Amino acid sequence: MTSPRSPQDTWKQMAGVAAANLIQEGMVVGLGTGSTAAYLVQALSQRIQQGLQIVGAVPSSQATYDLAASLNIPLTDLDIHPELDMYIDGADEIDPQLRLIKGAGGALLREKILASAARRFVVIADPSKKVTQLGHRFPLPVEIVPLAKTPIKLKLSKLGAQVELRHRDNIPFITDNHNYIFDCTFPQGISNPAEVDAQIHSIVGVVETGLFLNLAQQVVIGGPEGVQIFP
Ligand code: ABF
Repeated sequence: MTSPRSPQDTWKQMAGVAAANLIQEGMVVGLGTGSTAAYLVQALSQRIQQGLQIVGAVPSSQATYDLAASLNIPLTDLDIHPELDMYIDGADEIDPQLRLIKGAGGALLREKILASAARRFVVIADPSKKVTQLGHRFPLPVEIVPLAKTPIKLKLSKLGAQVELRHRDNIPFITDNHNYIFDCTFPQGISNPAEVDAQIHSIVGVVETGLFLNLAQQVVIGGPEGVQIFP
């Protein structure tokens, strides 16, 4: 397993390992994306090497597919297994009601599809991801159809967001689904996530938002005091 390089990495790894230990024999599991989820994938691979037999894992991104395949984790998909026993993934922000902002890694659409297909969605994180209100630390990612970017940007601005088209290497970032991402900063934070989510979803051409509401059931936080699991 890769050695963690900072306390934060250590805490992410602790959360990933603890969540991998929640996976039981015969499960179909969804695997998230990002640095915390990468520790989960590594820990799951170790458990499989030690004899754990899962039915299969569904990755939430090409990056996670590549990592899981390289570690000999048996892979499957939602056509074969439309229901997952468990989905485990990181987050950018987690509020006290287990509402999340996700999508800094760019995989929010597939992540939300897997989270909604799972009987249990477990979030893994280090303590820096806990917030009292969503939207103060991370902008809200919104995945959109590229040809509609200008009218969508206008409508998002009218909702009070400062809207930035995500770039990588000076060109627009393209998701695994061939879409763009707008990173939307709400200067006052997001006090009513359900309302904001509904308003953004009503814009034609919006594919999905990074607000994960009523999806997470459990949070596993690795930190200086060890691993804490809520609830
Ligand atoms: C994915 O990776 C995302 O939805 C979230 O944006 C990000 C978290 O990354 P990390 O675990 O690297 O902090 O889970």
